[in-house]
Amino acid sequence: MKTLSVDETARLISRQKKILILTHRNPDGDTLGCAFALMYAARAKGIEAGVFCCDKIPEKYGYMFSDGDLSSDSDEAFIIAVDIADIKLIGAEYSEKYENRVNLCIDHHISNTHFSQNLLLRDCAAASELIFDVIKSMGVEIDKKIADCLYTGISTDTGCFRFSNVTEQTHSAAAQLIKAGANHYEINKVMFETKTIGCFKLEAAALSGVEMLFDGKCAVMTVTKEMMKASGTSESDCDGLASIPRRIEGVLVGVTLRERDDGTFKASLRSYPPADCAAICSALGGGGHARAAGCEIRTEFFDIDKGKLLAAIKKELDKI
Ligand SMILES: [Mn+2]
Repeated sequence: MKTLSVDETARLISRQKKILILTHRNPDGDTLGCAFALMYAARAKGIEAGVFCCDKIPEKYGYMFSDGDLSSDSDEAFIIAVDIADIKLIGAEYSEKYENRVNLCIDHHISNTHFSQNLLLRDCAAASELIFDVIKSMGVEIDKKIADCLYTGISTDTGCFRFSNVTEQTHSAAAQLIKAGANHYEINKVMFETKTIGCFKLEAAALSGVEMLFDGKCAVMTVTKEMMKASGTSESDCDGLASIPRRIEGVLVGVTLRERDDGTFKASLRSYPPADCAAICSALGGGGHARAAGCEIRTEFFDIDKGKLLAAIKKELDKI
């Protein structure tokens, strides 16, 4: 594994003839923004480029791409993973296929497992901030399409510029992207303001069962498949749910347990300082950032795994 600078990364990409860009499963605005922005930038340099995602891309991100941009053709392609901390996050059936095959990873998770041959890693708010620097270093002009993609990544990974990961650079990148034509008003409206009636019903059901633990410092919200069915929602409608439990006054660690189709629950943790989510999740084989991290809970061992997670949270809270 070789660690690269932004300029080295830009040169490495510019030398390729064909690239395939991998996003993480259950794709969010950042992984998609990175992938499609890089795809357009590569094409501007005459490189054949496509994006692979193991899951269906939620409709709200539809403005970033067209169906022809999606590809699984990895023959002789230089493979780039974006916003992916661990090869497992490419998706169950695909992590084996791409294990030891990823030529370059561009990521902002300090928990990155160094699974790629080359790595560009920086602890910034969104991987899209890094891709912005890489594209500039490639000498490609940031057009409206690229600007929309990168602005989406930055805005969504920062909760619309509210999270503690936001820096002067984050705002500076966003400002340059708006100057390049990013439709910031529409993007933020779609990502943060408008929700389907089903989403509101799902939130209501999940919130009615919220558990307050450890003197009110931890809130656990569980979202089951049954709740999703009753509200007519799917996994992709759940994007904003993880930020809810932490918003309850006094809570330092907010947990959302969301049931998936594959026999697991995704545990999403959000914290306020000094509680460290990445430290908690690493005890269960997960990872992420100090303020936002995740791990997996097996449905068949739900009580045991949830118990382990709560013990790790208690241990972290006891340190404070
Ligand atoms: Mn990200």
